[in-house]
Amino acid sequence: MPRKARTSSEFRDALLKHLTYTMGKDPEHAQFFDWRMALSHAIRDRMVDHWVASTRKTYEQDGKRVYYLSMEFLIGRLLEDGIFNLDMVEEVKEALDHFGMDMRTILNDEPDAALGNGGLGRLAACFLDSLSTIGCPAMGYGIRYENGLFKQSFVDGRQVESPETWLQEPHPWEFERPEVRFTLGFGGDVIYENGKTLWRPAELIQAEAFDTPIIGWQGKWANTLRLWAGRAVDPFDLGLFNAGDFAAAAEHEALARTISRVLYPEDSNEAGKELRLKQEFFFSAASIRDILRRFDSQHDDIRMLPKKVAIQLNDTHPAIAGPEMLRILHDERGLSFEDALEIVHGCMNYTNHTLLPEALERWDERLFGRLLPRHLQIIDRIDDAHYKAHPHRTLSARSDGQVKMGELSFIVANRVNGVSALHTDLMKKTVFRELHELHPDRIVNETNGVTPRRWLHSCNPGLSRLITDTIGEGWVDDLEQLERLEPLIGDKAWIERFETVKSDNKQALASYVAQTHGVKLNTEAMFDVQIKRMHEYKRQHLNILEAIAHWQEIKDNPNGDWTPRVKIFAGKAAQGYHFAKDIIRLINDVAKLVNADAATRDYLQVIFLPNYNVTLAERLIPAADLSEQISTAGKEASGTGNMKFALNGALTVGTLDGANVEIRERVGPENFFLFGMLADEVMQRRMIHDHAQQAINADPRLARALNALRDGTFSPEDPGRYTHIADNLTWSDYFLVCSDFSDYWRAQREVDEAYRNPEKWAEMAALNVARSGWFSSDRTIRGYMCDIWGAESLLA
Ligand code: F58
Repeated sequence: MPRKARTSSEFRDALLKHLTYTMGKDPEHAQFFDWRMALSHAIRDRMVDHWVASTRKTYEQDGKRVYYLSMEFLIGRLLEDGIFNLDMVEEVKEALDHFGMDMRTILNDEPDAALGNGGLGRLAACFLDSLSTIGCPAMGYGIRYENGLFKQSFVDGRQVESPETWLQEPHPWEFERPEVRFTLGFGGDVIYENGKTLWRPAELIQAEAFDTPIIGWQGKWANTLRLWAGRAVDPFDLGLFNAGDFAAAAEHEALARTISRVLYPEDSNEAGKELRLKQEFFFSAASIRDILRRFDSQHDDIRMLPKKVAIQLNDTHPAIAGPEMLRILHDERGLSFEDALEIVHGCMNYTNHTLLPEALERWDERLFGRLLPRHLQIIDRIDDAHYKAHPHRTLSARSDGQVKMGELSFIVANRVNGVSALHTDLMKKTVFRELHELHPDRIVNETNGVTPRRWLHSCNPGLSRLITDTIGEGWVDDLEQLERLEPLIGDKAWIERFETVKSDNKQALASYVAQTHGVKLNTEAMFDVQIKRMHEYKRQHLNILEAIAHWQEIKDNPNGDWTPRVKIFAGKAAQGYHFAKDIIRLINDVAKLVNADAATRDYLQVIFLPNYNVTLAERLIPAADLSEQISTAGKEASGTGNMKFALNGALTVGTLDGANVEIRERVGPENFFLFGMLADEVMQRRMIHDHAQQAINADPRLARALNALRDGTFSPEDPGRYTHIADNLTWSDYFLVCSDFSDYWRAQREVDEAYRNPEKWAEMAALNVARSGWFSSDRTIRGYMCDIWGAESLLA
């Protein structure tokens, strides 16, 4: 019997077995949910063998382990990812066919695990995939949020948030580990006893581990994502219950659970802030204990820790891990403070993801001291030690009544990294200028990357097939092999196949949009896509202003020879970020008017798709012609969406910001539509007090578009609705939308021109694919392993 046929019947049996014995269902009556669960369990079984083998090998080899601490892991759906990584697509399809089930329908039944906000969380998920693919012994540590990032819907064009409930159904990928629990504390006092300083917390809570196997490409290696859930130490007060106070009896449990209830709760009030800090300590402290416990199980000499353990802090959210580890080593295990600090310093590294001052974490020292009194003292000692070594400076983690998590992380870390060349350079010159002068070797750059398994192979099967037919399958875990496509780009037949893939992807997106939103997109038009969190620095308002000006110009001359475009937006605004929410509403209002305009709708359509998440990104990116990466230069640390688009054959219109700089260098300036001021020009421009008015006076198109915001064109029922946006752009415009508008307009007309030559466009797009291999997160992880962690692959 041929091998495939045998395995396929084996798999069919496995599926049926899980449907029957795990789900307790007869195939006759099973729902999609039952089939999805049965399939997930059958796939998970295949992962577990690899997982156990990898764990065993990690213990045997006793090499250095990497621990990636992150408040967020935006992992999305796992079933399809697992099937692709195990190379089981055909087998699964056959088995499901046999039972009359459609694979796509089953895959679409899975909720999207949105345990993150945006780029930072998605980067962590890509890193997990690459760590496993490379075979680096590693573990991700985070929080098992019961409710991930909120669901977004629109009511009259306005964003409305509702809770995300991915855990309402059982999550088949995780293994609960009731035996792995740590008791952690908050508040209380610091006492001095027999020459020792000890923390006696007032409030106790338990962290319970849930493990998810993370399988690498072709199942050669699997690591673990360990997420912590909050549990009460004493879940149920029988005394209170017997006394009839049922609510109070269950209160402990409810309070303990809130800690892992929601991702990044609103922190505009004191209670929200406190919860966030508690979440940070909760998962950092549990992870540190787990790391030390594992180390202790194999070693006696704690001084060996930096040789065996590398800890990566994904931004400052887990920064408290440093002081907590110091507390354990010094207070509990009796090492001298200096020795303990040296050990901690040898293990910890910190990645910075933003230069925006408002995004740098700082805690009021009173709140901090109330929750973590001993850690505040330890931070003072870290500052003292740093001052002793560098007495001429006064830089400290605690100053001006605040605990500054960026400074703390920098001082404690062995290596500090930025996430693109430009960002790293700016870190050295701005936020960390003085600390960098003291520690000139500490900052390194590791430009972000994305996993080609999810962001090409599985989300774009058409392009994946074309590439594999052309150069073989090696590119999936060696993405720079895409270079080998370049010679084909002059080949007419190949380019036609490439064009067909894109147009099929656009059709697929259009049918999805038609089905789910009832809007019919013109698939002949250029698909121009901006998808990311809503933020002023990302300048979705620049994009929509240009669309308004473009619409006005088409209306002036409806018989002109216009290049048709569909402008697609998606992205969530933070619940309390009112300006960003107003931009969403504006885009929706513009869409309403423009899409209904018979004179222009053949040339311009606008749509804002609700509830942007990993799954929607997987649909949109393969279908994009144009990628909008238009942040104010110096503000976007790197971007990773920009890489996904280029890899899937979209051309970029963008500023010289973040990793756009490196994308442009690699794909070639002739295959990238550049516009806008450079980072240092941005700083200069801000010195001009009336920069926005000057720009408006010099560009009648911009003035007219802003007037349309003021005169109620897009909100006739409420004409003043967008005046404040126009006012903000005219009188303040911190992100320089007006100053970059004219050049953006120019670049967009170049884009129009280029799109009118489909063959040339396809060549440029294909060159973007062929030259994007460097943006694999495998390359990024190899960089961390070599420059930061000193870790090695355990794959032979
Ligand atoms: C992002 N940061 C950067 N932060 O903005 C982006 O340029 C970069 O590519 C990406 O990190 C990965 O390095 C980011 O996503 C957050 O989501 C914060 C999380 C904590 C709350 C505030 C937002």
